[in-house]
Amino acid sequence: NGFTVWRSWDEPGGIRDELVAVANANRNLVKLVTLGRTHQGRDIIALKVTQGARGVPDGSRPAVLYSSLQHAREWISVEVNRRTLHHVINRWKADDAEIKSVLRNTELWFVVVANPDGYQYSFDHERLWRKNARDNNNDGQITIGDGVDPNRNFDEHWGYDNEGSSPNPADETYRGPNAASEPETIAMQGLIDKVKPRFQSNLHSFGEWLLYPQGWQVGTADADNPLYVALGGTDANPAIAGFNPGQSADTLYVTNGETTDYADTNGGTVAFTPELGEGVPGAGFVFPDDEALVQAEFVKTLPFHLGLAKSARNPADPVSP
Ligand code: 0X9
Ligand code: ZN
Repeated sequence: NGFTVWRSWDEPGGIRDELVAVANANRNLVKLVTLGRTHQGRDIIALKVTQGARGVPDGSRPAVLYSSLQHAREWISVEVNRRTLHHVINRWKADDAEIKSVLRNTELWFVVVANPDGYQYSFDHERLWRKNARDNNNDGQITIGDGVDPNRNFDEHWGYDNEGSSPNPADETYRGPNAASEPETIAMQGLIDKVKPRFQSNLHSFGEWLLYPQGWQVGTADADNPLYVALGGTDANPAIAGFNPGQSADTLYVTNGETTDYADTNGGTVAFTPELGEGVPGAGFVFPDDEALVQAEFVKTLPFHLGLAKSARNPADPVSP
């Protein structure tokens, strides 16, 4: 496809094929669950990683949810998440005692591409696409002005106060015609409702923040949940080097209908939104197609992500990186 690192969803050997292959190659450890189907007919795929994955009911062990690519253009989130998935599987195969213990007791859920239509569109048509592929004006094609923002459509303070999302379909933060109107939202909400993750890392880019609920209102109480600081760290000592932890509405801006607010409130989930870096200053959403920079971004986030996995069993005793 002309890239060194980036692979689309649809292309042969692309991310969809990879997720299927990972599940097929690791039958005792990985179970593929199809959470739903997008407007354009793509599967929304989750991988559950736990010992004996296919023999134990989903949600029967403490769960951690690693999600990425809600926003089509944030390609770095896919690479960080899929590398985390491979890391866990590879450590298991290498007989790493710590990972084996985690995976006997905990289920790790990976939704590597939460918005496959938008992701594919960003390869085929518009690199800076953000939203999904809802055909807002029903003209049979996806063009500028179409799409719903997947991180404004959740059934949690959806559209609250009309601040932090837009009712206008043409806008980049269009929240959709109603709460949970989108297949991508229904898929993620359904997973959260089913497995009630102890923790979530909902990967976005960019800005090097480590955000947590609530997003819909400044100064909300969840910032006081000690687990957000225990696992996310502080400005002086952040869980991801160089990232600033903070309550999302205070630190960045107000949103509503947001994923981690939904998980926090409805799943009892300690849910973070890491905003990954740019790779090089000024790159913005267009993280460089550079293996060393991509790998570095993954390595930087790994201790935080492993901390979530190790802590899920006993959140009262969090393992910070
Ligand atoms: O706006 C978003 O959905 C996220 N930022 S992005 O640039 N990746 O689009 C941030 C969501 C975090 N929540 C709040 N800031 N309330
Ligand atoms: Zn984003």
